[in-house]
Amino acid sequence: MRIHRACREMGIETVAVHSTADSEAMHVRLANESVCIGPPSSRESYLNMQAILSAAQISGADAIHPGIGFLSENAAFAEMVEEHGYAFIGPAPEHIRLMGDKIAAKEAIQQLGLSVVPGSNGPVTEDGAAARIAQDIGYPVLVKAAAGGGGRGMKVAKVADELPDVLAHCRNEAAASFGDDAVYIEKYLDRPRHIEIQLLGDGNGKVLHFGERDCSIQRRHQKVIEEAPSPALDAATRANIGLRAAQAVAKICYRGAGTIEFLYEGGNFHFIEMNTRLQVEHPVSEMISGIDLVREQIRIAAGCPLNLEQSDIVLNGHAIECRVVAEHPDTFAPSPGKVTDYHAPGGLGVRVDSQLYSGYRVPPHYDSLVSKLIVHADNRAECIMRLNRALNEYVIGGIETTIPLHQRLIMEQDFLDADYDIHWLETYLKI
Ligand code: MV4
Repeated sequence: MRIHRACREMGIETVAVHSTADSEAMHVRLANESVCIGPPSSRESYLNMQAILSAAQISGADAIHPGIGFLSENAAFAEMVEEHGYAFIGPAPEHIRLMGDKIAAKEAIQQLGLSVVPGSNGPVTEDGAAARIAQDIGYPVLVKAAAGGGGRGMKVAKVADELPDVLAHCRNEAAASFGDDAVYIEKYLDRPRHIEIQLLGDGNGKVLHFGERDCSIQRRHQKVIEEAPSPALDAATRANIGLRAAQAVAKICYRGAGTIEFLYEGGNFHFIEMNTRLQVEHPVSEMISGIDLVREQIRIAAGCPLNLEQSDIVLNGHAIECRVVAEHPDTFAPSPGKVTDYHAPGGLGVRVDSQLYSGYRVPPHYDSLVSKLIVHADNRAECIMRLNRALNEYVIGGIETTIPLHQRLIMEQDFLDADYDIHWLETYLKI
């Protein structure tokens, strides 16, 4: 739906692909055409590259937008799309591949001039060498899988005694989950914030930044609330890290939308990963910049020069996104099923990006995200008041959603004070 909306405003027709479980989905209804690409199992539909290319062929598509999940960071898919003569609305396959290998990405980003978390600077293959590195940087250390990312395949060793077991565990897990047992070591940062920079490159060496998002409020590596700008940064720090991130990937002539993720602790930014796709939380950056990032992605893929300069990107006010999921607000038990009542909030500064409508059946097969409520206001305090008002208006009947959780969270004193880090929500929920 997000991509369709940008296309329509550009006068571009759309073809939706969908599984049999999504025949009644709103994006299928809105698109000019739709093609069913397989059964509910995402492996046989949304991850089926051949089926998607066939859909492109029979519909006569010019370009393929990979979306924000599934194949969006699959270099082989990007390559196939281009080999078949379609424009891939995303980065160059080599950059997707580079950033997918977390060790190679870290090395490359360090070369490009950004700070990384102190650690092994490459894979650790031998326990003795690992122990020396860990001793050097100091415990606790974090062992991460090269092929991991997004919190998958990592484990802390608090003291030297634990390191051999943690290494063995991570290697086994990595081999089983990713078919690659390479692991690396980092200093474990205790209480960082997750701050990420939104970037847009034209593929010719020009890269713009759209400031940062603070995505520290998460549970089990699923973001719950995101906001921009981060209440933890001042204007000078923001401009500096944005410029440095943009300059880094400009050197590799990065193309398309991308996000550099940092852990921010003690006034320092440490690169952890780069996402070579548009992210779920991109609307908060759109709301403060006034720029349609999907429109820009499409223009870049079409080979249009970026008709924006960094000085055109003026960040205004504050935006917060609540990710509303079809889960029980206390137990997080999945709650798919039929939406019997639906009323979305509106008014100045309120944006709802959702596939829901009254009568829609939320399928049980996929991610439980059903709506993003994004609110914009002049400043953070007003934004929270507006968000509270909008959450109170929002009616989603027939399924459980996390709206009640969001209502509670945004009125917590720590949230009002912006006094949170990546562990805040999980600590709060255990009380
Ligand atoms: C870390 C870390 C602490 N120290 N690296 C988790 C997701 C992946 N992108 C990297 N992650 C982390 N890496 C070091 N050296 C803590 C996390 C982490 C985390 C990071 C961002 C957002 C939420 C998180 C929750 C738990 C752990």
